[in-house]
Amino acid sequence: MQTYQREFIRFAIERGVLRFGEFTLKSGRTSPYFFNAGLFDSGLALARLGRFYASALVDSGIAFDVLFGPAYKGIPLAAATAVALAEHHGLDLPWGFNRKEAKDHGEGGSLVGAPLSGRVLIVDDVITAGTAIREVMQIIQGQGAQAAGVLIALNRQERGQGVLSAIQEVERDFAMPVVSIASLSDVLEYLAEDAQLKRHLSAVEAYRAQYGI
Ligand code: OMP
Repeated sequence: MQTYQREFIRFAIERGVLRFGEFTLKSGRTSPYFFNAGLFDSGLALARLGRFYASALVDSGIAFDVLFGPAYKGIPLAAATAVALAEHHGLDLPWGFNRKEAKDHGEGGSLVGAPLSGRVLIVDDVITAGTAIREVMQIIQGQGAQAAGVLIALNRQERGQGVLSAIQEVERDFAMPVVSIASLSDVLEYLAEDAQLKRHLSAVEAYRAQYGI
C-alpha cells in the first residue's frame, strides 16, 4: 500500500465515510463495511478528496479529454477532481455531468457542462457489482463518445457474474481501465495494522471469502 492510500483510508475512517457494522448493499449483499462518499461533507474534506482522486488519476497515466460525473454522487467528485487537477497538477480540463431527469426548457437535455466528446473519464464513488457503471456507459455511448476509463475512490474487489471481479468484467466488456484510490486489500492491510480497528478484520475477511475474488 502506498502512503497516499494509507492516508486516504485514515481520512475516510476519520470522516465516518468508511464504517464497519452491518450494511445492505445495492446488490442485496450484507456487508460488514460501507463507504459513504456523501460524508465528505465539508469544503476542506471535499478539497482533500479531490486531491486524492487527482493523484490516483495522474499516477494511472490514463489519457482523456473530459471528466464526467454521473448523477448524483459522481457530480461533486468530478468537480473536486477537476479543481484539484487544475490547482495541483497544472491541468485545466473540461468537465461535465448529467441530470437524472432530462430538462425540457432552458438549455434542455440531460447533460450539463462540457460536452461528452472524445475520451471520457468517468469519476464515481464505488463499484461493487458494476450495475451503476454500466448505466453510465450507455450515456457515453449514446453521445458517440468513447470511455477512457473509470476513476473511483474504493474498489470493493467483489465477484461479478463469473470468476472475474465486477471491475475486471467492466474492464473487459468496455476495454477500459478502472482505477481506484484504494481497494479492499488496502483496507484489510490497514485494519491489520491498527490496534483499535483490528477487531473488524475477521468479519471483513469472511465477507471477502464469500463475495470477493
Ligand atoms: P454497483 O452498482 O453494485 O457497482 O454499486 C455501486 C453503488 O453502490 C455505488 O455507486 C454506491 O451508490 C453504492 N455503494 C456505496 O456507496 N458504498 C459501498 O460501500 C457499497 C455500495 C453498494 O451498495 O454496493
